[in-house]
Amino acid sequence: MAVISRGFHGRARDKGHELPPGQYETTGFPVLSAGPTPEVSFDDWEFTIRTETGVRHLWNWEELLALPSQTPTVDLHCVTKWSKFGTRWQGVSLDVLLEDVESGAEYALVHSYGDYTTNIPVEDLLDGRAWIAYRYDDDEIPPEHGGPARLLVPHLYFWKSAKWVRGIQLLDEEERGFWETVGYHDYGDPWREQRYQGD
Ligand SMILES: Nc1nc2c(c(=O)[nH]1)N[C@H]1C(S)=C(S)[C@@H](COP(=O)(O)O)O[C@H]1N2
Ligand SMILES: [Mo]
Repeated sequence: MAVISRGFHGRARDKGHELPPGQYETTGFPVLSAGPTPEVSFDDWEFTIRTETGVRHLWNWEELLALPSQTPTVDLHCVTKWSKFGTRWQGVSLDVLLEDVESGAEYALVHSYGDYTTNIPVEDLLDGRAWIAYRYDDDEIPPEHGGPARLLVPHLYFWKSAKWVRGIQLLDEEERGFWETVGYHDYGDPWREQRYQGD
């Protein structure tokens, strides 16, 4: 692995980090959870993709870790206006998980352990833009940040990156998730500042 030179100005900063409109940068890692952190052991952990026709594809922890993984470094943008640059994760691309799933569905509803849900168009899960992440900063993902595994879909506001992810339901019609039901935007593009319904 290459040694990263930090220069004279503190932490390494890649070129090209940009703040979407209305955001500020934080160097901390705030925890935002709508409820308590669910306890999910690696032994009990399962991830399911259920198609619009009811076919279920299931992976346990061992099977997830056996799949080819990637190590994306990405910027995060929370709708409460903090952005965090250059976060390092390891996870399995949704391209890999959806590869053998026969589906023509356009919509996905992501489900978490606990009761959280969020809706995302299927195409936004593809083309190297979304991962089931299981490591953060060369370590297990801390439970409060979504471990054992969380969805990582950094091109949308961070509420779409469901912590403690348990499954993805593929749907012909869009169904709104937890925050979308109470007024947050169905799509949530930080660059177009799509915070609330109607933005
Ligand atoms: N299951 C679940 N996933 C979730 C949330 C949640 O409350 N429950 N909060 C969302 C919101 S609003 C944000 S900003 C990020 C926060 O992730 P963090 O706590 O790791 O910073 O997780 C998202 N995923
Ligand atoms: Mo958020």
